[in-house]
Amino acid sequence: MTRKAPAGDFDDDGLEVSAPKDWAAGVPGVTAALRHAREQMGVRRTALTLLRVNQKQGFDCPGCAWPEGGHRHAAEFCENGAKAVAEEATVRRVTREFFAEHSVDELAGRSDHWLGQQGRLTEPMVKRAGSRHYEPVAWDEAFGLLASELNALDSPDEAVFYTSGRTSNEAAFAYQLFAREFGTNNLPDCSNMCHESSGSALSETIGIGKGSVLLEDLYRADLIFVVGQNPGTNHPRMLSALERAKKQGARVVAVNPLPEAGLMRFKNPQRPAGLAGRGTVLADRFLQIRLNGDLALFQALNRMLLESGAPGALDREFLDAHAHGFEAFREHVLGLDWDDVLEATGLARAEIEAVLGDVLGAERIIVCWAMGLTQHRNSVPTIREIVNFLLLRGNIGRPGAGVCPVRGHSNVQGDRTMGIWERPKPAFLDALAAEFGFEPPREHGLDTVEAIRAMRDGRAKVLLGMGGNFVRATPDSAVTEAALRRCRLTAHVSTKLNRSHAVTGEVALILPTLGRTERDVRETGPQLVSVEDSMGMVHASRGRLGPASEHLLSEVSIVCRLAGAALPGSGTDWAAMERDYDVIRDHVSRVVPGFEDFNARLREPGGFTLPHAPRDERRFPTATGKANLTVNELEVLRVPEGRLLLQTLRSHDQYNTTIYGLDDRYRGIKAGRRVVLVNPADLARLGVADGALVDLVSEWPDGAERRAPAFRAVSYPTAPGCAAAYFPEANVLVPLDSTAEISNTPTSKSVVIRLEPAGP
Ligand SMILES: Nc1nc2c(c(=O)[nH]1)N[C@H]1C(S)=C(S)[C@@H](COP(=O)(O)OP(=O)(O)OC[C@H]3O[C@@H](n4cnc5c(=O)[nH]c(N)nc54)[C@H](O)[C@@H]3O)O[C@H]1N2
Ligand SMILES: Nc1nc2c(c(=O)[nH]1)N[C@H]1C(S)=C(S)[C@@H](COP(=O)(O)OP(=O)(O)OC[C@H]3O[C@@H](n4cnc5c(=O)[nH]c(N)nc54)[C@H](O)[C@@H]3O)O[C@H]1N2
Ligand SMILES: [Mo]
Repeated sequence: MTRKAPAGDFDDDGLEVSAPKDWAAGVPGVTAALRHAREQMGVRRTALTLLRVNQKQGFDCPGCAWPEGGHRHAAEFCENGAKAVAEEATVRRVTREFFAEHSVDELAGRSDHWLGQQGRLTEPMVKRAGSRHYEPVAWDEAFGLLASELNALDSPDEAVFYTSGRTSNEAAFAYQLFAREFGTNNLPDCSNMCHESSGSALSETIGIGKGSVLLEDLYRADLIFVVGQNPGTNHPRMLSALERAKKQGARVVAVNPLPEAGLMRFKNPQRPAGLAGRGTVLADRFLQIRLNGDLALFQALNRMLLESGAPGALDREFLDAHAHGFEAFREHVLGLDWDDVLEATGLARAEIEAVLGDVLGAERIIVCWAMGLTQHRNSVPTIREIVNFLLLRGNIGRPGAGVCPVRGHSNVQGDRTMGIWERPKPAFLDALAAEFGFEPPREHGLDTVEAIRAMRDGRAKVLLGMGGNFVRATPDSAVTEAALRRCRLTAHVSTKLNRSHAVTGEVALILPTLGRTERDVRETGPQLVSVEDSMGMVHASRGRLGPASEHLLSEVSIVCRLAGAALPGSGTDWAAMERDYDVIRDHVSRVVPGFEDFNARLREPGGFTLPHAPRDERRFPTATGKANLTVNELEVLRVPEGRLLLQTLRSHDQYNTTIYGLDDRYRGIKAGRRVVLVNPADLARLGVADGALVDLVSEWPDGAERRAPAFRAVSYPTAPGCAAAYFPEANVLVPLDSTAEISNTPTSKSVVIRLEPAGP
């Protein structure tokens, strides 16, 4: 059986390829951002909006979860933050006439880029059973319809409540409360596909599934690893922080199969001096590792530390006082085979030994990472091994050192803190029960991959998405689309049109909502919401622009009104929460530890920092009561002859499934996204010419053939044996059952493929 790529995947016009860049940001970054913003918003609105990003009385940038820092530049925005804002603050509109003109089938034939370009959604729409068009529907009727479908299910567990990571803390808290009062823990989220592996590894080893460093720690570090991350595109403000860290003496080691421009050199667009000249060299050392080689790399470093004998190679005092499992760990790592390390990493032994020199010379070490580590089968063991590495030298729980998983969506960490999780802790449920006087379900719910299986098999029949683009962000596109089409009802709370509105259940709803940039005024006055950044800082966000349409409701309103319709017997005062978000925050302050006195502290300038036991007091709330050193088996991922290991990643012109444009400036790709980047030696070995049109075919033991047709092969300096193509066009290749151990995250960064000449 062949799993086909969705129609609508093809909108390339005139691909151009040039040499990749070796530096990021600077003038082209600013001009690109302003051009994009003006196209979407016009000149006046551009000026008004961009000045409000991440300012003290402004809104939180919807771009990424990187923290803001105490000192703000006059306009602290980055190119890609500006694009994210422009995408939301666009003056383009999707109206009822648009839906009368375009059937869902026609929309399903459009590209992600085209769909996103149509503008903001303006009123609630319904696609009724049997119809192929959306039509307008009043809010109350929409809630009534959703409520009656939910209440018609045989069990609450037949409903799935998905969340993407832009949802505010207030909306997220209300949403999980609604799902649990309704009777299910089916609360999958984008985190399941993102940093779940980090959360799993960190909870087990240090007792809290979040990073342990604050921004000021970066400025105090001696050595910073940036592993499996492309900050120049995905966290541009991190480059300013790295630049400052370097000025204060830090060395940076970048570990990546690709020589990403943002890792190499940085020109700070916020600083006049940054615009001219060569900029700052960021990575003092670049390890061009093979995909999936990181466990081997860090295990090798650990082995060398154990064997080193250099004074201070191990922090004995810390290990004795705070760590558990040293002997078993030591014994295991000393048995590491160097041949395996060299094969898995593709690095020379001397390169790894040189890093050991950096490590021994550094008192304070931070390791930062993102999707390059979390989306592999062995992601959890890899991250655990990094924790081992830091623990050996006492690099957790002291200034200038620690673990720094760099989160994606701007409030993905906060959503989890608010209880968006399919596997809630009993203590959280107990607090919820005490506060709201109901018995929450205790059985774990479905994560994203399990939810797709349940829809595929008819065990789940209603999907509600709080933001995001479920059908497009998930793996195995053909399987997932068929699963959604089997549903009785699919409904999405959204700002912009996307493919999840076009690939639907029998009945479908579009529930359009206010974005971060917009004023949210309720009976009690203008509301603010809160978010938590990647470093556990909570702060307020206030929209300033007029709403995109008078018919929009806030996410909080949508949840509260839906709850009112679907839970007639609820003892919760949903109307009070909708009227005044302070009421929600008062509930949160009694349910979630660290949020005591939430309303007052949120209104203090800059917000507040959540407690983090390992960072604050070197206390590790794990099962053993100590920081756990772990034993992680190294299995070298061997790709069969004639095959490549494919990673799926982001271009410079997209925000996940939202495609801003068809260029990937830093990588030298223009006007096209259907490209596969392959090392020149591999192209030669495989007999594929640079520029040839090929199909990507993924291989998986279920026997099904997953094919992404018609990609241009581009000769590119990636690590040998490794290839790269863009998400989400390549998602069709990621088998649903190919997931990480423990975290169940799809293995979007290791897919075995072969290249075939493209069919006719
Ligand atoms: N502009 C913009 N900003 C974004 C996003 C966006 O789409 N656009 N998305 C947001 C979200 S949700 C997230 S999660 C983050 C994602 O931020 P990133 O994780 O930076 O995003 P990816 O494009 O997936 O890049 C993965 C990087 O890891 C490298 N890599 C892949 N596999 C491996 C490996 O096995 N080992 C090592 N060492 N490196 C590897 C790749 O070459 C690439 O540089 O960005 C957030 N910010
Ligand atoms: N192959 C492959 N797949 C991946 C990844 C990968 O690297 N490779 N990365 C994974 C990762 S890290 C993530 S986080 C997921 C992302 O998965 P999602 O979060 O589900 O996807 P997004 O594309 O970020 O969602 C975009 C949509 O969110 C809606 N939206 C935007 N802002 C708001 C808002 O303020 N409120 C509401 N209600 N809606 C809003 C808009 O309608 C927009 O179309 O994808 C994952 N999928
Ligand atoms: Mo993400």
